[in-house]
Amino acid sequence: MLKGLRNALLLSVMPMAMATGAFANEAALTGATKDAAAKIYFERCAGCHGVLRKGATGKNLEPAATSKLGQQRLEKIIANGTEGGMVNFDDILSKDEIKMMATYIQMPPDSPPEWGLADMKGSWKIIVPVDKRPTKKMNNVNLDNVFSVTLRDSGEVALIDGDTKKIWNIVKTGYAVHISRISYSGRYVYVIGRDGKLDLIDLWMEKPQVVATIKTGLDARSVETSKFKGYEDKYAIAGSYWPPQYVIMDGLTLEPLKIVSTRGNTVDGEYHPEPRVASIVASQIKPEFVVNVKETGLIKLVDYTDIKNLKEVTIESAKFLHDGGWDASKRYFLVAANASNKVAVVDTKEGKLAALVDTKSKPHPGRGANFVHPKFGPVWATSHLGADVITLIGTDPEKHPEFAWKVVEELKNHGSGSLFVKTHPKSSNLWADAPLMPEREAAESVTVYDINNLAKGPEVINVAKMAGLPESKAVKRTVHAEYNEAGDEVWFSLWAGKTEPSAIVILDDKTRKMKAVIKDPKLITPTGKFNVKNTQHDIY
Ligand code: DHE
Repeated sequence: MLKGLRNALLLSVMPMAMATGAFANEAALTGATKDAAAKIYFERCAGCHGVLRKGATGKNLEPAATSKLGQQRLEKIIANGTEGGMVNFDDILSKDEIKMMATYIQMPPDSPPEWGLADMKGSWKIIVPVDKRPTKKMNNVNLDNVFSVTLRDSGEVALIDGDTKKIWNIVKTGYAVHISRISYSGRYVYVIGRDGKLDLIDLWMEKPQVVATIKTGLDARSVETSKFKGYEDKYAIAGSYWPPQYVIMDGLTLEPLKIVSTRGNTVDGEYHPEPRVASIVASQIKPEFVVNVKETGLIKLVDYTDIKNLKEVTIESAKFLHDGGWDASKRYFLVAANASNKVAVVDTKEGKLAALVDTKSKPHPGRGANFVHPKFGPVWATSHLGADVITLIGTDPEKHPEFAWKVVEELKNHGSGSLFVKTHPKSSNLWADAPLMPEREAAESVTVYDINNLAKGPEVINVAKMAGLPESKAVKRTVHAEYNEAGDEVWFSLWAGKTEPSAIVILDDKTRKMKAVIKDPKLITPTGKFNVKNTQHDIY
């Protein structure tokens, strides 16, 4: 995790134990100290290591493994991080906190409570009933070009008018808010927080507001809406990390209709108590959601035509499934199995696995990027957390069968530690970030290729420098490219610390020069940006 987000999380966390002063290095924790450690663990460590500490992106931290390392070694690892990708926590946790966490992870893991239908219903609120909502658009904003921007550490989204570049409204959402998805009509924005809080925002209002809200779980990352013809705006689905399950809801009210647990056996046949729901996408060619279950490596095609008699096709792929997106035809879904260094390809028309493609270390596509390669035909791109390449995979088994589901080219990225790639059908640029690079220059820069002339090599642009923000200690990580509706501007977030100035930098896609910068004290830690039109239609 990054410093900024860690700092923000920490503010919301405890210090009950810390407030009491020095922490004794004992074999076990009790009472308020244990509660404090559990809270830190749940909010800060579970994302990578799992609530039950079985390990996923991060290592297994069950007592059998941790007690072998012992208190002192664990303290060092927590403080300094490791070359394997564990980040250092010495800049945000005190020495006493580090001691406490080293002890805590040698104790048996806590299992948080379940979160069933009654809990969800108890948390569910319709703020504006459907029949009290506007019957027509009540504003003059070009909704297709609105961006929902994650303000990560303030638990808000900024709705920015892409035409005027003005902040239209800032809406309070869940804790450490994660992603936005748009209903297929383009009217509603669904925003999920890491605390499982899902907010439904109505863009037809004069000033968009939350019209319904529900807590879908205790720890969540994904949300999507039904996109098949006849089901536009009908259903929403949210996936949880804890409890490991997904819930299908009414798309207009968020009333929870069906909860399905993802606990079960992995592709290797072993039982796993915590298979978390990673990415979810909605098919446009079938009434189906594609639900990717991280720890089992299973991909579920969930047919939503009959919620009471729900049909799921379960496809074996590889561990641990994370993020992914459609190919340009919207028939194939490509998802990173990042612990296996593979991309799994699902043929959603046939309902089966099309391929498992070997890649360099830890592919991390976001939703990936589709374009037509001058030599290999249609390709889908991903960058990597663990390698400084952008991998291109052929996606056209009909006209280019010799290249389909093969790595046809690896382009150099300016660093590993990349999270997102992006292009647009109207653009000839392919962009990649590298915000998790330890070096400031790399983390603040992006790589861009001309997709018609890849041999020319990349241009590396320091986007953070363009913004003219004051010098700050925090690295201004340049993260997550997103296009405007027209496909002629590309937007980047500068993600600095919670108390440092951040910004959104908008580049003219043709000239690659800065066109505008949005700076506002209210833009606290902007990260993901979701253009209404592009998100609604899966354009990337
Ligand atoms: Fe994300 C997508 C999980 C940390 C920004 N992230 C996703 C998805 C998953 C996921 C499963 C796919 C959702 C989908 O498509 O339905 N993210 C996780 C984590 O488990 C992880 C690694 C650690 C954690 O504890 O949360 C994590 N993510 C981050 C960040 O720190 C990022 C960079 C900043 C932030 O705002 O939190 C971040 N994740 C994003 C973004 C997307 C995303 C912007 C959507 C990309 C897109 O273009 O669709």
